[in-house]
Amino acid sequence: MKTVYFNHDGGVDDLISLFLLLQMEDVDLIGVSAIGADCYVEPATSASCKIINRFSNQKLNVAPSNERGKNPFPKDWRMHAFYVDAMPILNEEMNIHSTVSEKEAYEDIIEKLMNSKEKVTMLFTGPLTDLAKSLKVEPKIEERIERLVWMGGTLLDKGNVEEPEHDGTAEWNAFWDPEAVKVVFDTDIKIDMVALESTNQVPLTPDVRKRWANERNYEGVDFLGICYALVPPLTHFVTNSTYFLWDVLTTAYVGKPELVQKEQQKLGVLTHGPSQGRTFKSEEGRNVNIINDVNRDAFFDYMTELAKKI
Ligand code: AGV
Ligand code: CA
Repeated sequence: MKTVYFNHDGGVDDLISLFLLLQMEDVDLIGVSAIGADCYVEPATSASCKIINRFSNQKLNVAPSNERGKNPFPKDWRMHAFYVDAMPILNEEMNIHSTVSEKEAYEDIIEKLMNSKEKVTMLFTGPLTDLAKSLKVEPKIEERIERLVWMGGTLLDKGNVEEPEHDGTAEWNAFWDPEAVKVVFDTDIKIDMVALESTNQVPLTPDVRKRWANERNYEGVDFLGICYALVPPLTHFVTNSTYFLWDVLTTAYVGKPELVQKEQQKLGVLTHGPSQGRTFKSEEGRNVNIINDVNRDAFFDYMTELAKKI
């Protein structure tokens, strides 16, 4: 059994990650919080509560973050959380056992970590801002963390940021708050970084959609298909809006580590200038496990099987 805390930023793949995490039998999910990075925080928190109420029996209040990053996400992407929150499947009459927490995300992280008997795997599928804030407020949490599993960063020359005044070498979660990455890199926490090297191998393609369409008699698979109908697939070539299963791969790795390959490297992060958010190899850097390869078919099978449990 793995004890897991989940902090996300309300994108389509963040919310699907929450849904799938709730179906994993060997995961004990002890906390959920949401940050308004690639989303607006209210619909992200609200949709998270609804997913927990709809797809699990667990009482798990969701803590919203008040933190703000340095480089905002495009508004079009941030709107997705509103669309998921409005879906009929999440708005039927249902038994409400989980609601919005009174605590802010960083307070919830500190409380859950300090009260956990087991060391906790911290799953982050957005920027590291709330983790950095928690570590500053209560440094003792560091020794309660088993490891951090983070969707973010890349060593590729081409990241996925296409913004004025940036050279395109960073990944978005690192770019939104580069200082937070630096704060976390400066600790001794073990880090598994699910980098663009591996997530680039799992684009949302029309054949994946077709598969979910054909199995939509399963309520959970229908939910996947409807959520992913909000975002464009990869048909001919990759564009700035092409959707990958970034966070879902990261979450699947927590449930089934053998889906991926990794290599250890010493890394640093740039916090200023046109490459800010870039993670790079450096002799003075800290050790990070970089998840750089994935068994694509086994990954899609695993996530679809989890969705069928509903
Ligand atoms: O950089 C990937 C991160 C993931 O955590 N997010 C989306 C995932 O939730 C930012 C992002 C990059 N490209 C995007 C993103 C796109 N085309 N649409 C929405 N979000
Ligand atoms: Ca995300």
